[in-house]
Amino acid sequence: MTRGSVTWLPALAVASAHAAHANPVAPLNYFLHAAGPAARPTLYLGWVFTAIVILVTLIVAGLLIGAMVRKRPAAQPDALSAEPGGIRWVFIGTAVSSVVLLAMLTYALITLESVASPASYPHLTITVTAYDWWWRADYSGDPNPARNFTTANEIHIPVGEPVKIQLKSADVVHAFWVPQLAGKTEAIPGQTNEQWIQADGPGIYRGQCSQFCGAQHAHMAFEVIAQDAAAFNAWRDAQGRAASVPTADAAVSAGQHLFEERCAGCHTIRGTKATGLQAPDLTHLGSRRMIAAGALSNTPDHLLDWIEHAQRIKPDALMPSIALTTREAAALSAYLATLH
Ligand code: HEC
Ligand SMILES: [Cu+2]
Repeated sequence: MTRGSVTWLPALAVASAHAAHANPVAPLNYFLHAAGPAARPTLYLGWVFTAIVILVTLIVAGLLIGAMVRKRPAAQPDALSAEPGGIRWVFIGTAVSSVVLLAMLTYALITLESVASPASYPHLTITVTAYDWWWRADYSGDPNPARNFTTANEIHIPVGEPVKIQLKSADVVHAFWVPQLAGKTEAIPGQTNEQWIQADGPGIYRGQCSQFCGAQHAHMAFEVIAQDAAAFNAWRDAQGRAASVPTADAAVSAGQHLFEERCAGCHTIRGTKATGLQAPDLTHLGSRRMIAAGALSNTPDHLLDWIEHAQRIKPDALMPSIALTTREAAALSAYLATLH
């Protein structure tokens, strides 16, 4: 059994090396794969600690079973007298544990130091603000103001370079965690925490709030999409533009009107009268893969379902379910479909 747990480690390493583009939501994926230099050292740390923990469990279980099956001499079954020599094992056990624990502590500290800061200074900083129960992402720092903007729940980064994440919270304590790209960092109200992420290759890396923050904590996911430089720049240019709404279309205009009446108090659509600041920016809603912080994939049906039944899909979410007539729903759908 002990042999099995030793061969297990290299087997994991091989599995991870061969699955660079594994399904991002496969169970325990985060335990098997790292996709960047901020995550890899802690992944290995996790493997080594898990192996040690399993080994210790097996040894302790073995000793316990051994003690239970070992029989006293039949002559005096109730004897209470001490068996000489046993104390040696206490010393040996304490010494071995201390050495192993000290080695683990040293390894953990070295690992933390190695992921504390990236090899080169990050050119891109994204400010991520956690809200009950979604994520706002602010791109800033570009000399061209059109490339600085706010979006939500989907963070794009260029591959192969470190990206600084400035973490804030708008309400309670949350934690930002993209397991394949870096360890967890708390998002604390009134404080700005920092971490960095980096992706070796293009891909979609799922992130999740990992600090219990209320009813919809489990539905507070996001995605980090790593792209090559050209694709990332094209995305950034597109996201910076205001919404361009075809005003000639009657259904679209009716939808926009409805949106400004019922939704604009919370949501922003840049270039329109909707300037609400307490909910996701919807200027380029159509460009996102998921809606409601990973709760649903972004399809026209899911959008309507979300708008009419937000409270059923995410009970207690800070968006009300909004009743719409068939005509209103069609108009709103037509309008939202122009936000790409
Ligand atoms: C009281 C404020 C409020 C109003 C009014 C409101 N919303 Fe929302 N909306 C929110 C919040 C908060 C979220 C994020 C909820 C979450 O994911 O937990 C949200 C999320 C969304 C999303 C998902 C965005 C994403 O990227 O995940 C869409 C789409 C949306 N709302 C559309 C609408 C439309 C259309 C209306 C009007 C018919 C509307 N909302 C009215 C607060 C509001
Ligand atoms: Cu949270």
